[in-house]
Amino acid sequence: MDERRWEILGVPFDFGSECEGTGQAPEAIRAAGLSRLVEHLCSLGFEVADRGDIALPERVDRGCRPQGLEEMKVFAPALASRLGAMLFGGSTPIVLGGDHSITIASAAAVHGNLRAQGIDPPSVGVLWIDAHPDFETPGPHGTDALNAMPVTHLLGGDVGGLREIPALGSTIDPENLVFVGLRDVLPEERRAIRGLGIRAFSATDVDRIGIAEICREALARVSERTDAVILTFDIDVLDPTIAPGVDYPQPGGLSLREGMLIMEQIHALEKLALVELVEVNPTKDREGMTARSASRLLHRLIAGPVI
Ligand SMILES: [Mn+2]
Repeated sequence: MDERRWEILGVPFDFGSECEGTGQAPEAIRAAGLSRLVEHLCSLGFEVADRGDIALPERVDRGCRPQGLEEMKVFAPALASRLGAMLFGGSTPIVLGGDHSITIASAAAVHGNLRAQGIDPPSVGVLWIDAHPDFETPGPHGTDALNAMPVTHLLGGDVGGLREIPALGSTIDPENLVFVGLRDVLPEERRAIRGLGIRAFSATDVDRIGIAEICREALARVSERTDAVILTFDIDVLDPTIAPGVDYPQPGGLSLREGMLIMEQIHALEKLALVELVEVNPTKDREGMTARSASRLLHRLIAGPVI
């Protein structure tokens, strides 16, 4: 797949998070090595271009709930259209978040592009690499921030009327979604995952089964019955010893090697349409470790296996 064309887009959107800081991630990840690695990859003949950051909407109201909803209503169609143009041009976007609510727009872009090619209804697979399933529902019981509920939206749930926006109406079939690395799951999220029969590999499963086997099974599942695949990688899936700069650090996470293995496997996936790397928070980082881990993962994604 070395003929693949990659386009990096910074998405400094952190309105969907309880904490500020992930908006600084695109810049921090570039400075931590991504820009240098991209330059190096280009010199080796890989096609990869950094398109800078997309402009953000105005902050509407800090008090709106779920937090980030009003901003996302404006921002998601704009981001989806920008990513849609990259997809339509034949590129594979690499989205540098930002908080995890931006997947709402990425998924809309991939659905829209398949429709533009006459595939209707489109079927999209999602590989969700995260310590958290982000499957909360609006209301005061959880965090009530949009970055805790993108999966609820993707699976057809109502998150503050987002679904009524025409560009955001598509859904993912639960059988085409796979979680990897879960280790902080609310009881109601667990019930919902089991109820829908969603394939979910916990961090413990990574120990028990091994990341290589999990990757094989997960990639088969998200690509078998689908037209395109999205990889969304929340950096908090990694252990806090190598990725401390996140809003909800959870001990017992994946190693950098395990993250790299996922990226090498994804590199070879023909149906891969779009990749996201989200939730790096430079304001909570230690000496740029998390941003560096992120840039190394993206390097492996683009470069593929070492040998
Ligand atoms: Mn997470």
